[in-house]
Amino acid sequence: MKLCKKLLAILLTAALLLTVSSGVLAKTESRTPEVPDGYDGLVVISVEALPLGIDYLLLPQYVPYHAGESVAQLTARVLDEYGLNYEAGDIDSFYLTAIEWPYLSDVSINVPDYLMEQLIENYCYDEEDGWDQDEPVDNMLAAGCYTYYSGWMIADNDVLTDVGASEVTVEEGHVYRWMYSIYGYGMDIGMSDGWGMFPPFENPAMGVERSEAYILLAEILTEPDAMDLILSDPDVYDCYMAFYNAIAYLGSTQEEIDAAADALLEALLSGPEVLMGDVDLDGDITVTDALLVLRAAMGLIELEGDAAIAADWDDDGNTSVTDALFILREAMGI
Ligand SMILES: [Ca+2]
Ligand SMILES: [Ca+2]
Repeated sequence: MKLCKKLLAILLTAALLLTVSSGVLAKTESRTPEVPDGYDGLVVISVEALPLGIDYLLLPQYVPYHAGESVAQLTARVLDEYGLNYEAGDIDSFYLTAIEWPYLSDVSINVPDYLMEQLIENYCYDEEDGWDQDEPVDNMLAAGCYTYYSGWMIADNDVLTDVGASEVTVEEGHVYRWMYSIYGYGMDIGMSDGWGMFPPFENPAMGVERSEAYILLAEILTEPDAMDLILSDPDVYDCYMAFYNAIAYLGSTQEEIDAAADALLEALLSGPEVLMGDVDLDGDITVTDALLVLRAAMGLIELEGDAAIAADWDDDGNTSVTDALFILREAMGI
């Protein structure tokens, strides 16, 4: 059930993507999508609440930017394009205090156990009375919700910016993450030591970087062929979900995230398995396939790609009459 909901969110985000797609992940070396007309480059942006266990409002995705644009301007534009309300003051002194998270009131909060222990020990959560502070109103995820310390923070390539978003100029290829922190001014998201104001604890999130994995996800989301492959091949789908769960879980280690990303990339690049003999790639081996091979062997047609692989039944590197005969016998069940 949970998987279905996640998949739906992924598909919705994919459908809403603003950037154009280009090429095929599996067939191109440079996988960065093209910059749409009127823009100067692409960056990756995400809006996330991993400490609450509710994953992403905006999945890591490519968005185009204008040269000289500030992260504040970029953020305002993207949130506007998605029709999401937010509170941040004016654009020149942009300080993001709240973002509308549709259906937030219907989603169950699921703080990782190790973090919840800290929240309880430090009076942010009480097992009987619940959260120390109010829960969001009207689905506005705002500073001061749940705990006294909560709020939105932004990281540029996995480092919290030390100035406001209006003072950070967008840079090509960077990954900008808007993250909702609920404890230790970014301690929970592994990007701060809590300014020495919070007791240290064993924190698996400390120092974990997600930017590379986010770029991979952003690339996949701009590739219809990659999404098709994920949805059509159970093995690739499993790799995709394992990868998604690794990046979405706050307590994942760097090794877990990297391994999941590598496995997914490998699954995507190896593509679907070719069914030997199925030259027209319709999933069955029939007389039609054998005839195609015969015609190719006679030089009447040329087979390419998966069709050429499927045609070479005896795996000798050539498409021959022998292959056609083997495939014909297979098709006829003899
Ligand atoms: Ca066939
Ligand atoms: Ca052959």
